[in-house]
Amino acid sequence: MPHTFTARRSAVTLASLTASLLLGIGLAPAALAHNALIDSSPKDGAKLDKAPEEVTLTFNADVNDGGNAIVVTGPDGDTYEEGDVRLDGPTAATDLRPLDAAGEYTIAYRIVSADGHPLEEKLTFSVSEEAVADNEAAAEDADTAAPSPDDTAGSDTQDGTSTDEGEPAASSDPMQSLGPVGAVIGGIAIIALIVILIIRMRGRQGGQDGADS
Ligand SMILES: [Cu+2]
Repeated sequence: MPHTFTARRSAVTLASLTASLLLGIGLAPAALAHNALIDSSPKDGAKLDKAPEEVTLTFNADVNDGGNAIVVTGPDGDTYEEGDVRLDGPTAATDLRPLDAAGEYTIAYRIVSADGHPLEEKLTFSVSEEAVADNEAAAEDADTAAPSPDDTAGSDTQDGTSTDEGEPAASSDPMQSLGPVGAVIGGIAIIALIVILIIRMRGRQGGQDGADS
């Protein structure tokens, strides 16, 4: 049965082709000339005592129009970007509404490289309690009508204000968003394993009439 032997060989070829294709996709960003981030404001990992009012990302090549996004998520889980992404040659920027929570913010961006490929990355920065105190007070003023301005100035009340925020929202569980993707990948892996096992068994049966020697 020479055709089972052929099927086995072509399956092996297919498997190695698939493997190298997957590897190629994984290695491609390093090998090709995608845009690279060369500067940002705020800088990655910055600890700020003054809340930024915009985010600017600077790349080594022009950013193409279409499908660009910058999402700034606060420690409270709220998003703070405001308006459209502004492009100016190699820079992409977005305005921020007033940051009103102390702690770490994530800048997640997706931009279109000069070569047309998308680029996705995340940066973080954090702001101190002082940086957001005024905005925090302003946000509270917006909720509760016109308290006295003296309330915003007290420095010893700042430590207390962060405790009544409640626990961080557990709604954005990253495992939940990865769940379906993981299930699909797992399913493909199991199917591939079964196919390989079947082909091996058939190859072994066919090999009894001399194909193994
Ligand atoms: Cu590219």
